[in-house]
Amino acid sequence: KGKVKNYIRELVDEGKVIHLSLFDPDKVDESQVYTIGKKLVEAGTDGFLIGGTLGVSQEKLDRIISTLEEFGLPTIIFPSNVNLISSKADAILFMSLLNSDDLYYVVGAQLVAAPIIKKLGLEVLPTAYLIIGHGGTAAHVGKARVIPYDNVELILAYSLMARYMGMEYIYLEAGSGAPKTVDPIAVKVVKNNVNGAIVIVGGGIRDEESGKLLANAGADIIVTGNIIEQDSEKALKIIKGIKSMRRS
Ligand code: 1GP
Repeated sequence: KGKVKNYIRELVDEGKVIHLSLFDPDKVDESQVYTIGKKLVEAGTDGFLIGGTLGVSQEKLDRIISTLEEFGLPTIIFPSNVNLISSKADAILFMSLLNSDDLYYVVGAQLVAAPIIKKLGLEVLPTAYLIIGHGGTAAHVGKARVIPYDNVELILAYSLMARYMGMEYIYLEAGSGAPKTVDPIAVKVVKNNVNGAIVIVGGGIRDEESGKLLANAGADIIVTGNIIEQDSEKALKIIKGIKSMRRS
C-alpha cells in the first residue's frame, strides 16, 4: 500500500525531478507501445501515465497497461471519466477538475468511481486538476472555466484551495497539444506556497528547454504526451534533460 506515493516522495526527497510518460490509448499505435516504452525507460522516464479524453476502450486500456507493466515502473491511470479505471494499474490520479463549471467533473464522476476503486484496491493519488491557458480537448469536455496563462493570482488561489482541502498533488495542465506550456512563473509561485504538495506540470512540453524551465521553476513531475508519438527523439532529450537536474 502507498507504493507509488512513496516512490514519488523518495525521488522528490532525493532532489530529483520526475518524468512521467503519458500514453493516450486512443492515439497510440498499440504495436509500438513496447518499443517506445523501452526507449523511454532507457532515457530515464520514471513511470507511465495512461489516459486520454476521447475514445478510450477498457480493453485497449488494459492491454496497454499490461505491456507497460513489463518495465517494472509505476503505471498510473490519468482518468478523464469513469470508464478509465483498470485493475491492471498500480495507482490512479484521483482527480477533481476544480475549475470546471460542471459538478460532474468536480465530484460526480469521483462519486461513481470511488466504490469501484475501493473494490479493485487501486492506490489513490488525491489530485487537484487545474486547466490553464489553451486547455485542449480536456477543457472543452470538462467544461473548464479555463484560467488564463498569466493569471498567477488565480492559479495560486485554486492551488491553495486544493491544498487546504487536503489534496496532495496539484496538476497544472495547459492541455494536451497546447501551443504554449503553463508559465514557469505560475509554477514557481504555486510550488513556493503549497507546503510540500507535489506539483505536476503538463501540456505542450515539446523541447528540452521548456521541460527544464518548468523543472527549474519547481515542477516535481513533468508530463509529456504528444511529443512521444510525434518525435520520440525529442521526447528522449526532454527526459534526459530533466533527469540530469538536481535540486538542493
Ligand atoms: C496532457 O499534460 C498532458 O494531459 C500532456 O500534454 O500531450 O501536450 O504533452 P502533451
